Amino acid sequence: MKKDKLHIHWYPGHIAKAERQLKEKLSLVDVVIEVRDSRIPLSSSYNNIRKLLGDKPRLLLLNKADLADKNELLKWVKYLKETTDCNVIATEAKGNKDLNLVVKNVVDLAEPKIQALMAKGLLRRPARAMVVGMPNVGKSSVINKLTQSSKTKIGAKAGVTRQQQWVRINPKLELLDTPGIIPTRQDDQEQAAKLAFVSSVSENAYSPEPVAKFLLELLSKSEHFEFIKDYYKVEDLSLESIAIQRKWIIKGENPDTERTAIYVLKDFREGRLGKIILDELPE
Ligand SMILES: Nc1nc2c(ncn2[C@@H]2O[C@H](COP(=O)(O)OP(=O)(O)O)[C@@H](O)[C@H]2O)c(=O)[nH]1
Ligand SMILES: [Mg+2]
Repeated sequence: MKKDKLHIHWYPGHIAKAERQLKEKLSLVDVVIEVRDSRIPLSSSYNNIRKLLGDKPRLLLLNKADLADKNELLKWVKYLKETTDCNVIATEAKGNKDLNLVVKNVVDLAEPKIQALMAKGLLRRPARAMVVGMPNVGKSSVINKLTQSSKTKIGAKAGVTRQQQWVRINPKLELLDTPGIIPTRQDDQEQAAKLAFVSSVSENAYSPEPVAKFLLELLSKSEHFEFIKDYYKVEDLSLESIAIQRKWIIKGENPDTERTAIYVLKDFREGRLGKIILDELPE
């Protein structure tokens, strides 16, 4: 793998399989809860997500809100409400303050479908929902949060190829207990790199140096520049400067940029560089 260039691999075989499994689950639900990472509200989804998910009503959760700048995130919520056909809620895995709002939104989104079934003479049934999203955005955390209030496993309903497990959240809502994974297929290398920043891409798929270098480039152009320069005690945000500052030197006098890259990515992921949103809000 080239060390100097961004090059993030994706695997068409895995993608086809993931999309097939996703579609199978989608056929079972009335509503989709799409989870994204608040630090990359656009890059943690597809452009044509509508095509992948079909025309099901969809609630968008910008999760890991605790890792993103609050005011900036409010602007993103507004923007996504205006430019998609979805309601949008910023969520955090810790704490339950957004729980009732999420449940209410999902129930409301399903109501037209339930009404339509009743108009055909069927009895009212609970809405069925599932959580979808790219790897590591917090799908399992969202499911746990929704199901912890009510652990009633209501057992299996037949899926196409295997049994699916449902949990009753309340009398009006049932949730599929495993998420649908949106594969991180990315033809766009910059988007793939952003997904790597938030650990949505497997570490086997890239080498850390070019990815961390790109992160530092983005941070250098951001309002967080001064804070991060101070944090690393450097004059410019480059792997070399940070390595030299830390005295991470190898083979005589070369800055250990690989070790530095791994640390910079870790610092970003763990929020030490600040609450940062890396996508640019369209005008
Ligand atoms: N800071 C923060 N971490 C979160 C949040 N939600 C999930 N995580 C963490 O992100 C990682 C991935 O979460 P998980 O629910 O397994 O994601 P999944 O791969 O989409 O199912 C875990 O380490 C979680 O603890 C959140 O709202 N805030
Ligand atoms: Mg999971």
